[in-house]
Amino acid sequence: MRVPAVSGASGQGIGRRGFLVGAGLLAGLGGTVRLGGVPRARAALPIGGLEDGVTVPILVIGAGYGGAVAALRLAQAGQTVTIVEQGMAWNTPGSDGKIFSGTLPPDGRSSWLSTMTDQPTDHLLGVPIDMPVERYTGVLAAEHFEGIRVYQGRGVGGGSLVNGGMAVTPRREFFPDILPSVDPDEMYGTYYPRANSMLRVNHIDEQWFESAECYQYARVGRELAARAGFSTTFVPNVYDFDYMKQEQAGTVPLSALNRESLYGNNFGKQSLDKTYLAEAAATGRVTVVPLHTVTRVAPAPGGYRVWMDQIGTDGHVIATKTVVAQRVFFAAGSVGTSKLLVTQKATGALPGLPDSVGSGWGNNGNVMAARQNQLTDPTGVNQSTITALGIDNWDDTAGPAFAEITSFPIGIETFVNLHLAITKNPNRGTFRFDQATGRVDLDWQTAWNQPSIDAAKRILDPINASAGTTYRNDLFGGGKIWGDDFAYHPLGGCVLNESTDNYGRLTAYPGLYVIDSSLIPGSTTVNPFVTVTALAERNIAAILANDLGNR
Ligand code: FAE
Repeated sequence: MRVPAVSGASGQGIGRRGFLVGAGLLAGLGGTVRLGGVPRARAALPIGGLEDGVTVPILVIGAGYGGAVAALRLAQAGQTVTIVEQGMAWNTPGSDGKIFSGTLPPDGRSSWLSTMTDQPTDHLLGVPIDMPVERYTGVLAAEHFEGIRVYQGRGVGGGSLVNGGMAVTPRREFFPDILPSVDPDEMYGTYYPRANSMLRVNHIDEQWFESAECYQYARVGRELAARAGFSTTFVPNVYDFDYMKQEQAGTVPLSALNRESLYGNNFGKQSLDKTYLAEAAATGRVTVVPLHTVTRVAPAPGGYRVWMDQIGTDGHVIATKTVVAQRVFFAAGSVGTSKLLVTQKATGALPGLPDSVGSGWGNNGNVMAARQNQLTDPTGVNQSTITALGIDNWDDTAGPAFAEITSFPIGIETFVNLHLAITKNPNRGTFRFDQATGRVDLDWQTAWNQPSIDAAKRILDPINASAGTTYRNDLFGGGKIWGDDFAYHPLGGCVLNESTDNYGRLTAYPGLYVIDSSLIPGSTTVNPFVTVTALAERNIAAILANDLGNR
């Protein structure tokens, strides 16, 4: 196995005390870490290079959920697959012996080509708390558009490297609204169970939960929700809850109980590199090529010519390459695939793509807010970053919402309950190529999140009223109560059965497929990656049977 060089990352000291906020809130002190260090394999991933000018049978763009499913199933069917991934392999520890950045302090590994962290909860007591870091191909990208910044994972494993691991299958009665052209029977009979099993979704030991110190915040949140008449539900996860029990018992290195989540979990999380991609590696037919960014795809004799930039860990282009592939799977995520496709259409590389490409984008109704509890309701000093409970108010037709009770782990008692709400927001954005700048813009406006705020208020206002609690207005800057200008769950931009056929084929271009979250039109009613995975499983099964003769 060849481990890519992780060079030039000697740490830049961070010269002030500060705080770092994640999906919950994470505390940080300045520090230095040397990136790179002694190569040591984390998982036996088939990391390789790619020579300029070669021809490959199948090229997959992006190593997240869609890409991992496609690569595994194609390889199991006997195909040779090359995955090109913009981010790093994340299999080489830094000088601190860890793969991922600590949160005390964050370093360059935390952030994608930025000299500052860019956190969702970016203030505390009204003071900005983002931290300077070394510019590096770090694991979390915060991509800024006019009215929203969109968080994404970068690296071999995509979003699975940075996400909260919440693995939720939507309620079946809501499925026809989520993916209207897909048969629910096959999804709930075959593909959701397959995705859950492959992703190693597991459930918390509910008896242990009732006494675990790290979930006091969740029990308090549940109690206050119940007083207002709301019920909660346990949330399955891909984080290994047995490992977490051992963390709480003090017998293994800490991860979820050491504020790790947003910048990667060094232990405990069963991310794609340990599940789908590890199985894909075992076939011997998959090569993953990190630090390569695809820029252009156009028809060529024998298939499609794909242009890509090989980048260094500071983001500079080391080499530009072209490869010819017989088939290409777009799996660069909702934002990545949408940007690529609108660019190909506008620049004439793939002019026959439908006009609908780029449209139908939504934020899964994401909005955040925090409540300040009474002194009688402490939320605990040591909190697990893995969310265990959600308040399910989706049956409220006037404003359906699912409000996670998330952690706020700054290492001191804060009496804070933080919530990420997933709501039904009807607004949809469109990606457009700007000929003047050569960039792709997204026309989403921050004000479009008002329906999400309204739905979240239908849960949090009654809790505040019955518990005598208040909203925090010091966490999102400008005295704002609502974290309404960022999203963790980008969905759509190349909607199934609109921009593609009902299985993700770009029909004007035989051999081009889309197989990621860009296919889902803006909402999944719950956290999305189980649906992204199940849909990819469904689509690749049909493609294998009908296009590649694997019946
Ligand atoms: P994704 O996993 O993002 O993979 C796309 C890959 O393509 C990435 O590795 C990119 O680096 C790569 N790429 C992009 N552009 C290019 C290019 N031009 N050339 C080469 N490679 C490229 O896409 N979902 C849940 O269900 N539960 C959660 O708890 C949860 N928490 C989240 C927390 C955070 C902080 C974030 C950012 C997301 C969270 N999500 C969660 C969303 C979830 O991770 C997301 O829906 C999936 O990752 C989407 O899967 P895709 O395969 O579409």
